[in-house]
Amino acid sequence: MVARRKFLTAGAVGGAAMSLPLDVLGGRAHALTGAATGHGDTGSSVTQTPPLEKYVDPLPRPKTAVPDPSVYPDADYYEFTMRQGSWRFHRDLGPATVWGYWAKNPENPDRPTGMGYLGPTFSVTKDRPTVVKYRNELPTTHLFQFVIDRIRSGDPQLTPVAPPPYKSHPPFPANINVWNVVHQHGGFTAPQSDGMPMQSFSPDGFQGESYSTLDPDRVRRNEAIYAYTNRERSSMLWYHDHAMGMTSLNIYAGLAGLYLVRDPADKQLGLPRDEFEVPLILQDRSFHRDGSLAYTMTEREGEDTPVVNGKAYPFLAVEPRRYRLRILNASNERHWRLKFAVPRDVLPQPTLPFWLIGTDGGFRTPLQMLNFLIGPAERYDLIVDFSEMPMGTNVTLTNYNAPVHYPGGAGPEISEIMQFKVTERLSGGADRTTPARKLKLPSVSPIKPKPRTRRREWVLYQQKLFGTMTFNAVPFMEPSQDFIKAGSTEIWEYINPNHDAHPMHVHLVNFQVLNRQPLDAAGYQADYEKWLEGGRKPADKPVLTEYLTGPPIPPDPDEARSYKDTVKAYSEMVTRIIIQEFDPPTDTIASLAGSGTKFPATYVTHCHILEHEDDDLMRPWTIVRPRD
Ligand SMILES: [Cu+2]
Repeated sequence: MVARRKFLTAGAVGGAAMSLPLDVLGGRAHALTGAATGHGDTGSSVTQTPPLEKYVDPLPRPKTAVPDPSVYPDADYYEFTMRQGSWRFHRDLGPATVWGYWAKNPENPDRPTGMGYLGPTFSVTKDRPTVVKYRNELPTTHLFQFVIDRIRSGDPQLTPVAPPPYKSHPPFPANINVWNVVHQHGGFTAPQSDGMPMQSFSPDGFQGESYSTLDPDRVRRNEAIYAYTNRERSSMLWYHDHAMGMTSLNIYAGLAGLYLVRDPADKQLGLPRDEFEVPLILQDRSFHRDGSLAYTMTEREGEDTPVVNGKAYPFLAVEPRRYRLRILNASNERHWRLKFAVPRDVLPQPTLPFWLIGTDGGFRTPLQMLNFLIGPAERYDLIVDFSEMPMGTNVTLTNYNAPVHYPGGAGPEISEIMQFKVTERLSGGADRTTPARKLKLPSVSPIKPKPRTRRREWVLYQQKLFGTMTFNAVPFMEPSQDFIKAGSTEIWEYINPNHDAHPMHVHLVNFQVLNRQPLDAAGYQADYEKWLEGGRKPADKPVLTEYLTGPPIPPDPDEARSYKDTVKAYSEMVTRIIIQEFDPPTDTIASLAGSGTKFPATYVTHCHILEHEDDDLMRPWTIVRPRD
């Protein structure tokens, strides 16, 4: 049986690392296991989704949550409850039991906003704070209890095994099957409202050791109140579960939603709005014959069916005009390479070109593109122009040339995702939005490193014997070892000697991609192992510059001059990002005592392949002031 975190080594066998010695691949036994999956043989016991007719379900649009401005001064207040419910992923599938968020509707308390799966969208005004009470009303048995049981039993294939000299700890307490915490991904948020793993709380009121809440007099033990600054640039953030040890399962069950930060000034930009601005939450899921969710990532990489905004293979009827598509990859593990395929003879080329106008951290100078690779948690903000498409044309959002784990993975292939059907008459007489090439969007100037800018290394280290991944061979549970001066600029070097890309996410900050540089991965990995076995003597630590095999490679066009919070750390490379200012929000939000950041302030960085984050590719880091 192949465990989920072993896929890294498994993928290497079929990929670029074919010629690497076996010890680099994690030992002979694992390499052989990998060879089996490398040929796509996932075994007959793995659930396969029954064949589904494509493009029969209209694309759902998550509803927007309604705020209550009367609870806290100068802030919008929301109450979000996590509940188990029911949702049909496809016309021909029965209802599935799912988890989702429901927002209290202050105008109609009997009818909360939600759809069962995923959660309603926050649409907030830049600089006006949000206060949210999160309530946990999920069952106390997990929707994927068989995985929880295997983790609890200490199955070394699923639970983190600490590299020596550290000790392993169970990721959650013995009596806890379900706990949750909500992270606002991409948010400029104080630690106590950030929703990090140790802040988890259970439906029956068990609280993790870092549990925190604002306004404690107004919460029960299964609730927490967080405050968000909304001081980000105009952008699409998202919120999702971040529970210790079970984030992958909780998000798979449905715990994710969108968080749109709106700048009133955007109205002048001439962008498609309202029904012509369409968010697309991309996920992959597998289904049993009865329509219920199957989680198969204990057995293979990724799932076999594309789901957009909660529907498998949906369609969207569009007018011949420009649309703004705001794409989030909310998959657990899957990378997608997306293009818009058009039928033969409609265009001189087989795909519809489009424009990239924004990334994770907001607008950028428009860039015309034909396709792009989107890793888990990344956002791509696009203008797609259907105006030249003849009535009746079907434009298919297509995934190609991107295995689940990039580039060497072996999960189920998905080629078609959803369809845009040009069937609606142009409304309003004309498309009055600004053509993408003429858009005047805020441009991003590159952050220039100085010769003395502090560099910090995060080595993506996969332990040989058990396959657990850690940063710097230190388990997540160990206290922070990285102390960063408040207000300082740093270059972070994600050193990836593995054979797959990993999406690296940093809480609190936006960053820019500085460059990447190829690495003698086998040599680095071997010497890093030697250094660990020798007791981690500082003088013997491998020096990165001695393993570089080529000149720095500039950022890809779709990440250059852009703000990011998640970056693809490609295989056998160092990926460098520059963070201009570690400067968390310190002032009080909405007059709530204790809502500002106190120093030292600890956040996390982690892999956004959720099975890797759970096992154990995540580390805390701490912002300090000189006098702390
Ligand atoms: Cu990863």
